[in-house]
This record gives sequence, C-alpha cells and structure tokens, in this order.
Amino acid sequence: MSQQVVAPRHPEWTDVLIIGAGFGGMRMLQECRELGLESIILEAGTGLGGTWYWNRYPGARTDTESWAYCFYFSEKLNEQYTFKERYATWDSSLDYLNYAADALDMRRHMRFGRRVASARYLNDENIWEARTDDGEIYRCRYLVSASGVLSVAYKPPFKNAETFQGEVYLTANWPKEHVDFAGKRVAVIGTGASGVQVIPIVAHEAAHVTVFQRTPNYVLPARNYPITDAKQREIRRNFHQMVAQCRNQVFAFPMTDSKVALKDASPEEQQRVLEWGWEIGGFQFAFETFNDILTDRESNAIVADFVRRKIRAIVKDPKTAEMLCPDYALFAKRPPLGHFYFETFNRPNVSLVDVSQDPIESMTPTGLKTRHHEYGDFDVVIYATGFDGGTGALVKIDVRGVQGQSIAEVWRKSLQTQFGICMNGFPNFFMISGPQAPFANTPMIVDRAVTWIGNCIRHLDATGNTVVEARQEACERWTQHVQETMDMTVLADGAGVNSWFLGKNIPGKMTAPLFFFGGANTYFGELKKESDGGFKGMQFRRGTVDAAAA
Ligand code: N01
Repeated sequence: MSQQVVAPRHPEWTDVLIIGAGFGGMRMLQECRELGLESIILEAGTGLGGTWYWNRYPGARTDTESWAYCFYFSEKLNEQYTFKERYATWDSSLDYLNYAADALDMRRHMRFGRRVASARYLNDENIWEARTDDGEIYRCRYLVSASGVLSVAYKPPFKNAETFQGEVYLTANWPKEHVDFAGKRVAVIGTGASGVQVIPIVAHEAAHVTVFQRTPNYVLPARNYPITDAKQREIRRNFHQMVAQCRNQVFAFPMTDSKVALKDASPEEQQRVLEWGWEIGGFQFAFETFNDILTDRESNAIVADFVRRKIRAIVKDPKTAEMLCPDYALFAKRPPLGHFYFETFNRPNVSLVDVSQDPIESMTPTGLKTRHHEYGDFDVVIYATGFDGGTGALVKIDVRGVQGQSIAEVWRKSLQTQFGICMNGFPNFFMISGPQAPFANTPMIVDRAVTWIGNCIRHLDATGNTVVEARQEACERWTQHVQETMDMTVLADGAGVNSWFLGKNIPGKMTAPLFFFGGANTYFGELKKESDGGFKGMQFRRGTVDAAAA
C-alpha cells in the first residue's frame, strides 16, 4: 500500500517507525500489518509491556477489569487466554502482552534498549528521521508515538537527596530484583494510585511504614476476586458484548452508565444505590450508580460525603480518619481503586503524616525534613510521586516539525491537537493516547485511535496523496471542545488539588486540560464522524517520498 521507495543501507528505512512497545505500539504494529506497511518498534526497556514493564512495584495492578484490558481486534486471541483475577497484577498484564506478542509473531518487529532521543521531519524528502540516544538512525514515512500517557516519572527535587544512606525506590521505575522489606522501616511519599497500591503490600512485611500524604484521595474499594472457570466461560461467551459495552461507556469500561440522576432520587434511594456500588466495588461505584456525579456539584457532594463516612467507619483512629478524608469534589483528582487501603491504617506498624501544611524540603542521611520537623530512622524511602503525564514523554524527545519547531516549544505556547492524535505542522506524525485524547480504559482508547490512524492512511493512499497533517482550525476547534467539556465537569476543580490531568502536579508545567473528558464514547463517535466524512479536519497533499535521500 505504501508508495514505492528505495531504501538506503544507512540509515535504516521502515514505512512506519513506532516509539514504544506497550499496548499502543503493539496495536499500531497490528494495524501496519493490515495496511501492508513495514514497521519497527523502538522500545527503551529491555522488554515489551510499557507501563507494566516499568511499574513492577508490589501491589501494582490494573484498575480496569482484566478481561476488558486487552486487544479487542481478535476474539481468538482472548479466547485462548485465561485471565486470573478481576484486576490483573502488573506481571499478569505483562504476561498477557507477552502472550499476544508471541501469538501474533510481533517480536521480530521490536528493537529493545533503544530510547528515541530526537525525530525531525525532512521537508524535501517528506520523511521522518529519528535518532536513538545510542546514535542509531531510522528513516520512515510515518512516525507514530506510542510513548505512553504516564511514562516519565516525577521525583520531587528535595534538597540533599543524595545524602540519604538507605535504599531508594521509585514506583514508576521499580527494579526487576526482589526488594525485601522484612524488618525495615519504610517511608512512602505520595498517596496517588501508585502509593495507594504499594502501601498495603509493604505494610504486611515491613517493621514500620510511615506514609507522607500531601492530599488525601477518594480511594474506592476495588473488590478484587479470582476468576473461576465459570466466570472465565462467561468472559469468553460475552466477548463481543464486552467490546460493545466499553465502546459505549464514558470511560470505556465494561459497564453500563446509569441513566438515573442522583438529584432525582430520594435520600433513602441515594444511600441504597451508593451502598450497592460500594459493595460491587471498582468504578461501578461512580458510573453504574448515578449519572450526574461528575457534572452536578450537589450530587457530587452527597457522594463525597458518603465516601468520607465510609473512611471514618473503616479507620479506627479518628484523627487518622480525618486526615484521610478529602475535602474537594470526588473526581477533581483521579480516584484510585484500593485493596484494603484505608484498613491498612488500622495496623500498629503504619502511621500517617500530613505534609500538606508542612512540606517535605530535604533529605537527611536517615530520612527527611519538612519545614518544621525531622523524620529519621528509615531504611527505605519509596517515592510514589507520580508522572509528567500526557505531554512528558514527547516533550522529552526532541520532535521537530516542518519549520524545525519542537513539540516542547509548541506546547509551551499552546497545547493544540486534533483528537489528541495529530498536529498541525507535524505531517505524517500520529500520537497514540496523545494529550487531548480521553483518559479512560487505555487499550480501548488506543484501539479506536489506531483504527482512525489506519483509516486516515488508507484515505491518504486512496486519494493519491502522500502527506497528511491536521488543519490548524481543526486543532483549535478540538482544543476549545476539550476545554469546554472539562469545564462542564468537576474535573476542572483539579486545578486546586494538583491534578495531573491539568499538569498541576509538576512545578512550572503549563496548566491545560491534558485529556478530553467529554466521554470516551462521544470521542469514538467524533472519530467515526471525521473518518466517515472524509477527514475534513486534515489536509492532504502530494509530495515525493524519498527514503534514499541523505
Ligand atoms: O501519581 P499521582 P501516581 N511532597 O500524581 C504526591 C495511573 N496509575 O503514580 O496529591 C509530597 O496521582 C502527590 O501529592 P498531591 C493513574 O491514572 C494507575 O500515584 O500532589 N508529596 C500524590 O499524592 C494515576 O492517577 C494505576 O498533593 C508529593 C503523589 O505524590 C496516575 O497513574 C496504578 C510531592 C503522586 O500521585 C498517577 O498515579 C498507578 C511532594 N513534593 C498509577 N510531590 C492503575 O491503574 C508529589 N507528591 C492501577
């Protein structure tokens, strides 16, 4: 399908160069096969898996039901796989991706230990040239970034960090070797989804765990369970129904959005339904109970109050319970799913320190110092301090478009994309799960975005063109839509609570909605409309694709 090109010996040529061997990169590779395009995946890790390759901390697991956290293009692939638990552990997720790579014979397209350092568009040749930090050069017709939404870890720059004499771990870059916590005094900094998962597991083993919390979270009970043979049969039987459900749900989860507004229900009915959701666990609590929790502040306040009452009922020490109670809107920060998180604070070997008014400033040889206190005697410090999300990975790579402008410079001025997939000034460049795409069940977002990219390339070929990029007006329209839809939800309150959805967790990062929260299902509809309508938001042109050019 690709235009005839003459490949030079060096640099290496491929039709499509994909950055990242996680869900996104692997789904794109499959699409390239269907398009008849040669592709290479460059991956910084020594193995595939993306998020699940790096985030191998104890307790790491998905927040989406395992059987819906998969590749959707092949029923057969999933039929032959046995899911183990409602929420897959990191190693189960990795196992699934490795299984898929082998079953689909993908490994021969993957190059590991290759970190892409830069990529520039060569205007005269209408091709991309990418370089790895080891100096390898690749040229391609299409550059596809599948570098991950949450792949650049953030570690706060505490003063004297190097003076700490004990072990230091980052949840987002966990070692492959077993880490032994037995008998150790552990400090955990951060109580987002990563902290919430690692804390209860470490607490089982460590002599003592001290949790440093800046902002409490609405941690919803996950209610994990092992998958029985009967459940596995049901999963196989319902594959197509599950895919349809995910495509129709606001966060692309395998659930059915409630049609009832909380404000239309009686107080008794509200409590009854919320109790049901709390016991079912997972994000069902937010989406299968009532449909106005994210959009109506009064409804949100009732649900938030319900969660606070649960926290107070679980946590025995009233002072600790109050410290764990958030006071902002539920969903202003991404609520984590917990596996006995609040219960962990009833253990005698776990204590909580509130650093919201007394920030951590520096490390010492034995621990850390806040503005007013010193906390010492730690053997281990775990940073669960988040990511430079959405834009971080692409800003780190020096990606330069038609006028030599870098993505970092462009986004510093204004973040604008078409559907979070492509940009003006960056031809034949596609992002999978790029900024301004929805943040939802990732494999489904990836699946729909890649299908759209595939259709866009088919359209390009069918019209006899070779170069495609987003129209500036289309990017402006989408950006405005992203902002307007965000403003219609309580997620906009995230600005006040360091939400990474807005870039507020990284000091100095521009503040803008990094994701589309108008509904994943709506997004899929928008993609289809654009594709069925002949890609009006894209501009196509003819140009000689010259892979042999120096
Ligand atoms: O990161 P976070 P995360 N001093 O940014 C604190 C996905 N994920 O890795 O809230 C003290 O949420 C910070 O405090 P505050 C998921 O989408 C998914 O936990 O900014 N504390 C916060 O408590 C999630 O939303 C899964 O006040 C400092 C924490 O560090 C996203 O990844 C599992 C600090 C960072 O929380 C990010 O989650 C894990 C400082 N200087 C992650 N700086 C699953 O699906 C930061 N903090 C299962």
